[in-house]
Amino acid sequence: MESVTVARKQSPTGATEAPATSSAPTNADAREETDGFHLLIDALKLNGIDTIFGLPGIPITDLTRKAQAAGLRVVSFRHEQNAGYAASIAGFLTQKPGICLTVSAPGFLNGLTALANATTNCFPMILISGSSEREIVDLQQGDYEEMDQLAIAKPLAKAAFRVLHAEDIGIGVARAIRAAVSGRPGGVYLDLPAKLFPQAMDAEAGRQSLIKVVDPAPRQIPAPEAVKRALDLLSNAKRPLIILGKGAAYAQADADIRALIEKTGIPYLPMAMAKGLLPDTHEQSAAAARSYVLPEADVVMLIGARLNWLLAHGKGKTWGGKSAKAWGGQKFVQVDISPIEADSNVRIDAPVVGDIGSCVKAMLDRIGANWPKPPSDWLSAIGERKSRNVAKMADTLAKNPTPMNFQSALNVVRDIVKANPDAYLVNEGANALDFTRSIVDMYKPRKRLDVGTWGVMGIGMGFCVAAAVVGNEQVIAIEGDSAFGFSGMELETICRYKLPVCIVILNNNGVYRGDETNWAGDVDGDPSPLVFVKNARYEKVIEAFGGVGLYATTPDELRKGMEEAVRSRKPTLINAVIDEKAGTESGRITSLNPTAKKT
Ligand code: FYN
Ligand code: ADP
Repeated sequence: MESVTVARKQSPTGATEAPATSSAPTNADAREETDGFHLLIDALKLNGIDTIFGLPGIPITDLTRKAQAAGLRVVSFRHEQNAGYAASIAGFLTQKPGICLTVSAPGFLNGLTALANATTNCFPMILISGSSEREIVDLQQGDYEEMDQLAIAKPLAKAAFRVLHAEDIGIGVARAIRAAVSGRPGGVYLDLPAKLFPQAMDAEAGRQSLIKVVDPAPRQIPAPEAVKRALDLLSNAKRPLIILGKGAAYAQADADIRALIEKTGIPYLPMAMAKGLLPDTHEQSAAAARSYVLPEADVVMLIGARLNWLLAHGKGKTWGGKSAKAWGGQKFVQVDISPIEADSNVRIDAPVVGDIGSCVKAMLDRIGANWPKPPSDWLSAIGERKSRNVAKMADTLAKNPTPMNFQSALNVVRDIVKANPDAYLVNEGANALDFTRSIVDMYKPRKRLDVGTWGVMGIGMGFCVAAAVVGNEQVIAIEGDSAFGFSGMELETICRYKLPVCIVILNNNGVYRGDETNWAGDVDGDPSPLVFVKNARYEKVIEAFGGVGLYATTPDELRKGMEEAVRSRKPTLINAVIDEKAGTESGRITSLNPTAKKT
């Protein structure tokens, strides 16, 4: 452990004086001391945390400086929400908790959206916020940025802790790490009052107080009878299906998951962030036959995917049910680390509780050469449906309309991603999200990073920064023009850190589309709430920070721009102008949007 220490002289009364800045005692009667700043940094480093995403200010300004001086990478953002999203996706990519550091009350609240999103998505993250004086906050005496942050964070976090004494920092950090990554991962809040940072203590006692967490995410081995029950169900299925979710991607059990799919021969459907876990071009992928396989399957094994709204709650017409909430008749196997996930929406006939790596391995161990491959009529029916959809897609992509539309622009992105399979693809928007998900194939695990369980807008630039920083690869972001607006100011961050990020804005002048008028019929009045400034020149914004801004109105221009961005690795924003009439309300989830009559 590298311990950064400060020297403090003891006064005759025994009280300590202000810390000197050297790392060694300055004279004979000085003893080696450390303080809250250094203990926190040491505790993080001791646990292999090498990056902090955050935004400096009272009371954590010096913490950011000292962390950087101590060798941590400190990535400083323009808004805490984006730093929080960056931390959360860094957690997803690395299985280590992503750290977001903020100031008190408003900064904390800005980070809280990302913390709640991390908890919802099962991403491991720790939001560390400075806070005001407990004595004043609890008596509501009006402190600077007064807020009972711990109480506010609790319902939105998997766990929340406050540390009041320097000697407890090691425990606070250890508890936060364990809570974030063990079991079902999630967001953890760590509250550090301003007074904690300069608190001094003996350096050796400080060193002793730190904890290197042993086995932070212990394996959870499934019960053999649960594995047997699941395989019995699956092997007797006539029309089996496997659904891979982002929990499967998170687990980093890529080779075994692929082996399970290939050994069983069962068709699989990747959820959005599980795309690329096996290459989307894999012959067993049923992605292009989604609306066929869900209602037709008789046994479905979910691996790291919840039966939430994204899977129509496992029932209703999507699943062949006779009415909106009727069960479709499927039997379900659910592989999940959470013992309480099963039966959340429909009956789970064979829950397999454990970590995905261990569960998949246990299944593989029992699958021998005599495993019955799925009936060929099931596979050929899927194959036919797939070929039809793929041919339909190929026809659409071959068109070259003027102006560009989502498909002709994304045809270019599809080629660029194919040529650069290691690149991360960040994706948000409504139509920009939905079209990209089905058009752009992914080839490697954990490369597609998107709006996740909440369908949240605003993850874009934060995810780009994190993917470039912790993934150390080219990042391509496909952004709706509305979605981009939520985090656009982080272009400055991307340029400041010279990150290899190429942002493509599919610009149709508005939310969903850009041709709406004011429903009051007032042509001189305010624009519709759904439209933006027409022909906005988003590419000029990145130029203000020294990045490359490009304007593309044709697929050729877009292709040249993206190729150059990937070649140069320079921060680049391409304003890809598409037809303002392109796009439907809420993309493919129109049904979730209650509508009103226009008059
Ligand atoms: C998919 N498809 C393909 C391919 N991949 N066709 C050809 N080739 C390929 N490679 C087909 C697939 O079979 C579907 O057609 C269709 O494309 C769409 O596939 P997708 O995207 O997988 O399926 P769908 O129905 O959109 O999935 C439902 C969903 C999804 C809820 C999981 O819409 C989703 O993840 N939505 C997130 C929305 C969101 O969060 N929005 C942000 C807020 S927007 P058919 O089989 O013919 O149906 C606020 O307004
Ligand atoms: P998707 O949106 O892709 O369907 P979800 O976020 O709904 O995925 O589901 C992810 C699931 O994966 C959660 O239920 C979570 O408990 C589970 N999970 C996350 N990590 C692991 C792991 N290492 N082992 C087992 N299950 C996991």
